[in-house]
Amino acid sequence: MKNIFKRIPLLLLLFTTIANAVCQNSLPDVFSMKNGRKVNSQREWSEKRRKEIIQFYTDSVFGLLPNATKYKQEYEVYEKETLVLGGKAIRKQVILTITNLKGNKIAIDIMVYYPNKKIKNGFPVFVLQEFLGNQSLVSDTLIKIISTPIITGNPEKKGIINNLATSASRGVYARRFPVEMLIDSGYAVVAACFQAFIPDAAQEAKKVMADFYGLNIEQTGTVSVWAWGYSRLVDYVYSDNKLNKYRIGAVGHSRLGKSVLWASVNDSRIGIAFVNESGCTGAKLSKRAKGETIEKMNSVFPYWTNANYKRYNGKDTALAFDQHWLVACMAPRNVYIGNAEDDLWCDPEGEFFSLKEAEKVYNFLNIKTSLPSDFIKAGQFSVTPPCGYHLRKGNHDLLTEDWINFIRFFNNIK
Ligand code: GTR
Repeated sequence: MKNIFKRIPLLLLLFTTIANAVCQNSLPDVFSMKNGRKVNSQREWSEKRRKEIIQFYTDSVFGLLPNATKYKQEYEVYEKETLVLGGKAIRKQVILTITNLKGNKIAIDIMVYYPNKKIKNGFPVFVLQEFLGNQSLVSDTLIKIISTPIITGNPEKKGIINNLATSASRGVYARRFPVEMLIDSGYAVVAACFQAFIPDAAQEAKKVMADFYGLNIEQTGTVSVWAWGYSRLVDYVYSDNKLNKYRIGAVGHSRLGKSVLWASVNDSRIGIAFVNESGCTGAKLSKRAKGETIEKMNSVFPYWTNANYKRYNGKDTALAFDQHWLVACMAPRNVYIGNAEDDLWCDPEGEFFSLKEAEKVYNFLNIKTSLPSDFIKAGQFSVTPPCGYHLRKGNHDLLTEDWINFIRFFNNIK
C-alpha cells in the first residue's frame, strides 16, 4: 500500500507527460488547407495557407482591422527633445491626432526615448502599448497625464480616479518599463496607452467602434483595434529619422500580448513580435484546456473578439484550429514568447508548445530554429532568433527580467 502512495507522484508525472503528448499529437495540422489538401510548397504556404489562416482569424475570432487609409494622422510636439537620465537619453512626447472621414478625432499621447548618441541608421526600437498611460511608466512630472478615460477591467488601477488618471498614477507601472536599461542597451522605445485607441469596456468600446471606426462590435473586437494601434505607432517610427524602421520589435503584455501577436501577423513592418503572457486567444493552445478557457474569456471580455468567436465557447478541446496557427503566421519574421512560472491562467507550457508547433513552419521554409525540444525550467531562456521563449519565476506581469530576455533576443538579430 505504502509503495503505491510513494509512486503516485511518478504516476502523475507519467500521466501528464502522456496527456501532453496526446494533446500535442491531436493539434489541428497547420499545413492542412481548407480544401483538405496539405501545403506542398513554400510558396503555397506563403501565398495560400498563411492567407487562409489570417482570413479565418479575421472572420471567426478578431474581426477586421480598421482600415488605416481612411484616416488622417497628424503629430503635434508636446515635449521637444529633452535630455534625461543624466544626459544618457533624449525623450520627447508627441500627440498623434487621428481624424476619420466624418471629422471625428482621437488623440494618442506618444512617449519616445532614445539614446543620446550618434547612430547611422537610427536606433532599433521597441514599440509598446501599456495599460494606464505614459505617466504610469515614468514618475517624471514632465510626462503628460493621459486625458483619455481609463476604464479597463484590469484590476491594478492605482491613481485612476473616476476613470481618469491623476498625478497619483505617476510611476505606478515603472516596474514594467526599465527605460534606463533599454537606453544602456542601445534601444529606443515608443510607448502609448491602448485605451486611447479604444476603451477596454463593453459599452464604451461599442460606441467608439461605431462612431469613430464605423465598425460593429459584433463583427470586430477591440483586440483588432489595439492591433491597429500598434501599426499607428509603427507609422510614428517611420516618421522619426532617429529610429530604425528596419529594426522594430513590438511588445505587449497579456491582453496586449494577444493584440501584439495579431498586429504583428498583419503588419510586416514589425520585425519581432514580443508576446508576453498572452494566454487565451494569444499564444496559448486552447486544446490543452489549461488555464483560461475561451468561454471564460468571452464571458468576462465579450467585446475583445467578434460574435463568431462565441461559437467556440465550451469547445476548447474540440477545436479544428488552434493558436499555433496564428503564431506560425509570423514566419519568416521573428516571434518571442515570454511566460512566468506561476501564471497558470496563461498555461506557460501551452504557449511553449504552441511555439514549438509554429517552429515546424519555419523549418518548412528552410529557416533554422533553436528551441529546445522539451519545456524549459523557470529562469531558463532560449533567445536565438527567429523563435524565442523564456520562463521566468513569479506571476503574471511584465518585469525587468522579461525585458532582459527581449533585449538578448533582439541583440541576436542582425
Ligand atoms: C485577464 C484575462 C486574460 C488576460 C489578462 C490581462 O483577466 O482573463 O486573458 O488578458 O486579463 O490582460 O491582464
